[in-house]
Amino acid sequence: GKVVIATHNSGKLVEMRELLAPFGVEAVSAGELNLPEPEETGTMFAENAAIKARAAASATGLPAFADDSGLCVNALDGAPGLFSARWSGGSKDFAGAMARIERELAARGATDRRSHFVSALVLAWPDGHEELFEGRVFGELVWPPRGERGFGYDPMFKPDETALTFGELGAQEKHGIDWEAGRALSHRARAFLSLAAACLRRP
Ligand code: ITT
Repeated sequence: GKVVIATHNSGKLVEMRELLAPFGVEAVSAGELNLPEPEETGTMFAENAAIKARAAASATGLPAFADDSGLCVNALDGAPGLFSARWSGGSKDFAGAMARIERELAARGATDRRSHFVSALVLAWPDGHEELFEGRVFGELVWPPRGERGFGYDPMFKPDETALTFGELGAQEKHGIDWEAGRALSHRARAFLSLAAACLRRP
C-alpha cells in the first residue's frame, strides 16, 4: 500500500523513508503533497503526533504516519522537549538552539548533563483508527557539538551505547537496528521497531 509521511522536516523524512524501505511500502511526504502544517497544540509528544497523522490521513484518504519528537534535558526540567523545533526559531538554527541549551545549563551552574530523545510515532487511518508507538534513547550532552551528520540536535547528543555522537554516526548506525534481536538505537528507530512489529509485514 501507500502511506503518507506527515512531516515537513527533511531530516526526519530521510530517516522515516530509510526505516520504511525494507517493507516495500510506497511513501509520499506531506511536503511533496503540499499539505498544510497543522498547529501543534498538544501538551505531549503523543498528542502532537496524532494531530499531524490525523490531519494528513483525512486530507488524503491514505494511512499516514507522523513523528513528534524532542530532546529532554534533565537539568533544564525536560526543556526543550516539546519545544525542540521551536527553540531553533523560524530560521531552523540548530547551532543556535544547541548553544542556548549550553547557555542555560551554565546559567544554572548545572553539572548534570543527562538527557534523552523521545519519539512518538502515530499511524492513523482515514477511518479514524490510530496506533501510537514511543521510543526513547538516553545519553549525555557534549560540548562543543561533534559531527556533521544527522540533523537537529544530533551533534550535541551522545547515546550511552556509543562513544560517538549522533552527529558522528552514519544513518544506519544511528538507527542501529538489529531485526533478529528486535533492538534499535535511536528513539525513532526504537519507536519504529514497535510499529513495524504491530502494523507491517516484511515482504
Ligand atoms: P514536523 O512536525 O513537520 O515533523 P518538526 O521539525 O516541527 O517537523 P517536531 O515538532 O517533532 O518536528 O520537532 C522535533 C525537533 O526535535 C526537530 O525539529 C529536531 O530538531 C529535534 N529532533 C527530533 N528528533 C531528532 C533527532 O533524531 N536528531 C536530532 N534532533 C532531533
